[in-house]
Amino acid sequence: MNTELNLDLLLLDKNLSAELRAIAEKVKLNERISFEEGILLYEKGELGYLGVLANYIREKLHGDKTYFNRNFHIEPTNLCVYDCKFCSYSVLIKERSQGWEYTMEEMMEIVRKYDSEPVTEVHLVGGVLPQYDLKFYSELFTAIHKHRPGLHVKALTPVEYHYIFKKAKIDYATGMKLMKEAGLDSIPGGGAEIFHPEIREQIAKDKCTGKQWLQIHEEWHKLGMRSNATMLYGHIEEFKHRVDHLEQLRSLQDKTGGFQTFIPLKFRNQDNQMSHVPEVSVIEDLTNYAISRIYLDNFDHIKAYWAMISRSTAQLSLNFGVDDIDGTLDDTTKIYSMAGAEEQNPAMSTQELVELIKQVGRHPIERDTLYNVITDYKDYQFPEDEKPKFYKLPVLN
Ligand code: V47
Ligand code: SF4
Repeated sequence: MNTELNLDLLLLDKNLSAELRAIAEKVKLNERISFEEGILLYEKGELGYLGVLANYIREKLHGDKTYFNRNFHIEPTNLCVYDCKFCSYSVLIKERSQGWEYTMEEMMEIVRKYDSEPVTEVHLVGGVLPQYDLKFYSELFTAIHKHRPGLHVKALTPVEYHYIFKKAKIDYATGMKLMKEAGLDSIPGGGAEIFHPEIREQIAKDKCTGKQWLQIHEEWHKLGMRSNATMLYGHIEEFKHRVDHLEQLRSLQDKTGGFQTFIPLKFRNQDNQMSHVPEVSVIEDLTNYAISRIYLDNFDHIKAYWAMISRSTAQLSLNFGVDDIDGTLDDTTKIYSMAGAEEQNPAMSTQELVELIKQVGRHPIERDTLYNVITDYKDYQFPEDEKPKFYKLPVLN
């Protein structure tokens, strides 16, 4: 696909409005778009137009390369002291009997299950509970590192960090330094939701504010470490709240350069307190990926989380700015299946992920968490007997 030609053809289109043409010209000249232009893209940018711009940027950065990793999730608990309205996963502590709470040993048991598997990352995140404090998580990270030094620990979000540092009466800078010393390698993007207080107070009251979320990432970046960012979209927020969210991420990235990947997360409405809010369409998902790619000119990667949006939308998203589709997962996350995502048991073998990417003409690359190339699958032939291997979480009482 000649993306440069597509952009030039778009610029020749006499029917394109002056304001949309000005944005397209900025993209061609690698210039940053403004907040107002971000809003304009949401209000007036048609999907075809957005796709040309976002794909131009995507291919300039990565060509056809499409990244994934081999990972598994540990969700320590589905109990939570908070009560986010969009969350289908958590159970309040007063309903403790309906939840699970893994002990340190149970979590280590999950880690050991992968001893002979070539996974490179454990993604560890769940509800917030008092017993999972600074000491508990420090010991857990240290134990994982001791057991398997090469496994990247991508764990917890500012929601947990804010809670445990407050309880331990330490500031964010001290807390993040302790986490690094304990073996934390990076922070996933969760807990960001929508930063703007107008929306955050309605959907995620009481947990860390947008400002605190950004401060914790900033302290982590100051230690020379990397993290991801997300945005929960498609519920009660307006376009101005989405652009504000993107703007705040872009500003922090200008300051620290510590973000690797932005992951838009589509709101799913099953079994939560916002079930009356309809889900947005696939068109809006693709629009949102594309605008994220255009706006976040200082982010290297845009990720579509296939477990959340389905395999086919993940494939489509690769033409709308996305260059990463996350990992194998191995059926170890429940956050989205409980919220109504198409994938009820999310697991894909490496072979399936590679085929999914190749089917839409892209070039699959297995990466580690920091985007070092593990295997280039462009011309790779899988042995006949390489079958998917899935593991189930241990059944707990
Ligand atoms: O913060 C919860 C979201 C997030 C729902 O960094 C929901 O690589 C939609 O951040 N509908 C956690 N979304 C997951 C997360 C993540 C996922 C994959 C990769 C990475 C990464 C990070 O899930 C939460 C919240 O925003 N979430 N409930 C729901 N009903
Ligand atoms: Fe708790 Fe996270 Fe669910 Fe909010 S989204 S209720 S913080 S598990």
